[in-house]
Amino acid sequence: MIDLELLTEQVKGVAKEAGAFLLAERSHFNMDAVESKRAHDYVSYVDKQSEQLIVAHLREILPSAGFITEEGTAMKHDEPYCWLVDPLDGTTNFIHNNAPFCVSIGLCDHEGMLLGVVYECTRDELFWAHRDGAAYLNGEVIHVSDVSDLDSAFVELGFPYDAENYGPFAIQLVQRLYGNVGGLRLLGAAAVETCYIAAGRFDARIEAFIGPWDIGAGSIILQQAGGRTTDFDGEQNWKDGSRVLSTNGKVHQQLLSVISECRGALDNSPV
Ligand code: LIP
Repeated sequence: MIDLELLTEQVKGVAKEAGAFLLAERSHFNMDAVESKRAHDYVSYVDKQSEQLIVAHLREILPSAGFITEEGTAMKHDEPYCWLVDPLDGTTNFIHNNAPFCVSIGLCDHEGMLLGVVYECTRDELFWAHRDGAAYLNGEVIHVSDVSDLDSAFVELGFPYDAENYGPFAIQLVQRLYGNVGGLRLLGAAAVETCYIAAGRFDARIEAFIGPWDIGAGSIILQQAGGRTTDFDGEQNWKDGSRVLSTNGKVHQQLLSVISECRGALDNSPV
């Protein structure tokens, strides 16, 4: 039986060390180091070296765990536990010296998420939670907002790299929401944006075509703060990042209705 409290404390240290690496590299980062994995999907040595640092520590902390990592440093097989690692979430923000960008480390077993740690480097904000406890920001317990009226909701949108398949849906979503919610924001880092809902700074987030590493850690932090994550049908098929609605729980059903009005454009996409 693993000790979730001890593991979470250890992972917090790993996230902070990786975050310090990101900030150090940001201080002298050169755009010449940027590569493209596909159109507008950027990566650099910073993502890769951060992931190598994180994986090396996690292997020591829990040798019986596999990995799902954004940059493919390590893999999963049939281990009882699995780490979900985004070594630099908000890469495009990072390479342009923008915020937010963060480290995201989650752990799951065959039943679901066990713990999550997200460190947003530019504001020195460490979010964490495990399945048996509260959600925290820098040591303070956090809770989702009480906003229950969509017209007042502050909503984050994510625009994935696959503009061709996501674009028609994204445009319909903006047309349906813009002017009908409290505000719309596009911050470019799913992991920490999910934590912002947990902290009551936002009330909902909508995105598709992201990775399990983008959403794993944030989803349990949000859950332990009283929030909810589903796919676009209100079901639990979101863990691969393909369709993800994250909310404070109180505007969830209203946003599922909005998504269902727009999703024809998405359901016709081949992904
Ligand atoms: C990013 C996500 C963001 C999404 C971007 C990208 P990355 O992750 O956090 O929500 O809109 O397309 O996937 O690539 O910075 O780790």
